[in-house]
Amino acid sequence: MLRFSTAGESHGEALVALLSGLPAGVPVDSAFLARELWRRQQGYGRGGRMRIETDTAHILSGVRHGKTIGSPVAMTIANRDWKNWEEILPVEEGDSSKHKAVASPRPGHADLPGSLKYNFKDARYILERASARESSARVAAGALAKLLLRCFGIEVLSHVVRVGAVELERGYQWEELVSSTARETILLNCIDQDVEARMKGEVDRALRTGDTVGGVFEVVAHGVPPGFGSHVNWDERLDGLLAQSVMSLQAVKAVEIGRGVTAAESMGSNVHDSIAYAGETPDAATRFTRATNNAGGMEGGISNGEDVTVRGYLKPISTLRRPLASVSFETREPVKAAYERSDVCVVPAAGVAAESMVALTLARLLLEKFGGDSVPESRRNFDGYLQQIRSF
Ligand code: EPS
Repeated sequence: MLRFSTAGESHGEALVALLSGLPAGVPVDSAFLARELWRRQQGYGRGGRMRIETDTAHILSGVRHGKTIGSPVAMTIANRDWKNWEEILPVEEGDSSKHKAVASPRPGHADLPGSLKYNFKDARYILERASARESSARVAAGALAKLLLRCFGIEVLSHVVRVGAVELERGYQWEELVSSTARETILLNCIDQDVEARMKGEVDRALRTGDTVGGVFEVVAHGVPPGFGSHVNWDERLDGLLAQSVMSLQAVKAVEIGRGVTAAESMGSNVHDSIAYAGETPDAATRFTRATNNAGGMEGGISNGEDVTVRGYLKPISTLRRPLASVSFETREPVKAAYERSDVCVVPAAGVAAESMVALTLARLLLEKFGGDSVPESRRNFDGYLQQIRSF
């Protein structure tokens, strides 16, 4: 069983990712891990913290001679900023006069409900863990899940389809997503550079006014065969599992599978993806084809062989340079919400983190369906199943 968890706080010594259940024999490409972590740090509108950090996964266990060995993989990502916080947030008792309390909670952040729940008159300990910095550890684990999926011809990528009021309105092919993701400079990770320039205008507007801006990313998993997830139980449905995994990311407030949002306002004849038969095509995972993919690659909670598409709707970051109204924990008087520093837009970065969540979910389902303690064993089971599907 694939299990994954993270530990670590934004200004602590390091983030930690623990992934267990990977079969032996997954090639671990450290350049790929570095690129994935780098991608999460990019994007127009990121804050000062990204100039301090160069996220690098340090693998402690589970990988030897460049391949997984079946034992749990533990990784750390050092926080370079720790040296500036060591005395402010020590593990030991330390000097309390150095502490930087956050006593005016930010609307939209975990500050107020977290402080009430954990009984702190200071949101510091809450925001340290609630911060999206944690998503760096998810990306490290997700990179390993992606490397496993690659052994089965499955790839997961993302792009940005909306920033503020600017939306990508045209369709695209998988190949266009592959080439735009390979760019050496990531602005807003939109496949269309004209639309991207207009998206940049939205970020500039937020920058000028001390505000923040949200948007929508789309994750696409390509090469997923029919049969991941199941209709038989509520907690086995692929759509439900993906929604939970993407919704669990910081600042995501809604998740859409395929064109689920517009489907709700359309007639059935305009929504459902009509079925055709392609005949003898030995390369395809299934000979049943679709003219459209409004269902986002799944029906009845089961993948149908089309690209799996999941969108995440991101609220604007809740730390504003022009802070909103709040209340002091100490005096109960009205004050402005706390501000240290912040990103203005994180939609591309959230998309990369969501790729990881989708990859981890698909990797888990793949291993549940095909089993195997080594990649060749899993691959034999997978190939036998593909054979069955092709000769259906
Ligand atoms: C983040 C690091 C954080 C923020 C951001 C995400 O760095 P710092 O808090 O030191 O400025 O840039 O955190 C949030 C979005 C948040 O809500 O806390 C990162 O590595 O992605």
